[in-house]
Amino acid sequence: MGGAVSVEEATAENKDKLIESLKGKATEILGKFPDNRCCKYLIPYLDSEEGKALSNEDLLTFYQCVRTGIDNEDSGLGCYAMTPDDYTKFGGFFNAVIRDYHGDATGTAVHETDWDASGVGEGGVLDVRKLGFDQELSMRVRVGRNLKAFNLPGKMDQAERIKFEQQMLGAFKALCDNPDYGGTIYSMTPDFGEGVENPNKISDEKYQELVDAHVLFKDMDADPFLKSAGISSDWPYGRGCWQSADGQCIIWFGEEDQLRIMCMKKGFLLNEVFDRLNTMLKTVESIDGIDFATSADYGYVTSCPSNLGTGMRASVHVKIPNLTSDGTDAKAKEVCNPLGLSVRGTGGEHTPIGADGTVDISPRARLFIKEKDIIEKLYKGIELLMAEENKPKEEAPPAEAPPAEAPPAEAPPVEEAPKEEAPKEEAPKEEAA
Ligand code: ADP
Ligand code: CIR
Repeated sequence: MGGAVSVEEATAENKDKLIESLKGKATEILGKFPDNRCCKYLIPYLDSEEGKALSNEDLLTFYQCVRTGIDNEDSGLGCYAMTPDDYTKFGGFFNAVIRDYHGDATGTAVHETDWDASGVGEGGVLDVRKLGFDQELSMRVRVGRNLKAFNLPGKMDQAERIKFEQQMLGAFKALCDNPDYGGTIYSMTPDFGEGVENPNKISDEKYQELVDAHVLFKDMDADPFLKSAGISSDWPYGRGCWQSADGQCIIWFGEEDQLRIMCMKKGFLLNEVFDRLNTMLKTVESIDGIDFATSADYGYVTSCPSNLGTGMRASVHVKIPNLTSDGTDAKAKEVCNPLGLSVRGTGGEHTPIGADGTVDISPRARLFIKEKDIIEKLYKGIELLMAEENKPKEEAPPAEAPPAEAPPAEAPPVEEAPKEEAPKEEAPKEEAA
């Protein structure tokens, strides 16, 4: 951890030194963490024609993109884009990382967007009561989005973060004035600079209340991956959210992506949050000044390559006391991994599971998958997970049974529990943020 290549070294004047330093550090890291994709693809990239032709300025931007993977040696991806153009400008690097992470062995897949879920489930209805649930589940679908006109959060300075928030105020006003939404803006921004007050500023207590209610995001500055990438810089300037009057529609601003747009409610019909988010996105996109960054190959552009494509995470909170009876999510992950499902805690990523065995599960895939398929995958995933949860326990051997013999010396080693990694072709290897 810590800045492996010092910022002082990263100047336009000493391009060669920076290149050698990056390659050397990447080689060293790969010896310990061979799955660090940033390091794996950085070396051939800097040796390629494209890499060698980078201008001094572009090389510095490239360094900003990959610094997180050098500083955080255990990174699975280890890179974030600083502007939507970076996916093209540093295409030789990002393309290799993206197709590896998202399991595109062909190297040529192109993302397609499709929100038409009328054909999934029974006539578009995904009712978890059919899976045996008699209590409502907490359901949430979010997408990451970024505006073309702004840098991605890693490259924004404080002034741009404030400018972005101020531009979004127009869009939030349009939503507040729309009878389908209404709502409130909650902002953490201390001030708008030059003595200008922030009319939507909330207290620390209100912030914590909103985090506890799953409405606002946690302190990003505590995340070393985001910190190295500059994504959490200037915290908490330019950070906050809009929430609709009924509480179900939320737009975060200033998190890992400029915008995280979501719909969340307790209920039985998964399609309700999915369809409402689709409707809300159409409303948001129709507002003046909202023009989302997209890529011909990778769909919606996001800061982290793991979220490209749909930018979608569709999740439910589900109670699985049997699979979590040891107090950890280890067994749940073992079951969910081959199903292409991620397991998180009840407070989101990197938080513990609930004391009653509640976990957050969501399909892991985001890119080269259609939106409608993600929500269907969630439904099918819940069904398969609950089948495991409700499986009768294996009977204990009778007391009089002779003790099991020790395996012969040549016996193969006991198979390790699978890591939280899906088969490459089916789903991305790491958890997506
Ligand atoms: P993201 O989903 O945007 O990648 P996190 O995993 O950190 O980010 O979750 C953000 C917040 O959303 C957390 O408070 C988390 O508990 C909440 N959340 C996610 N899914 C659900 C859900 N199905 N029901 C209630 N809250 C949820
Ligand atoms: C990494 O490279 O491991 C981090 N930057 C996170 C990447 C994807 N998100 C995640 O695993 N939650």
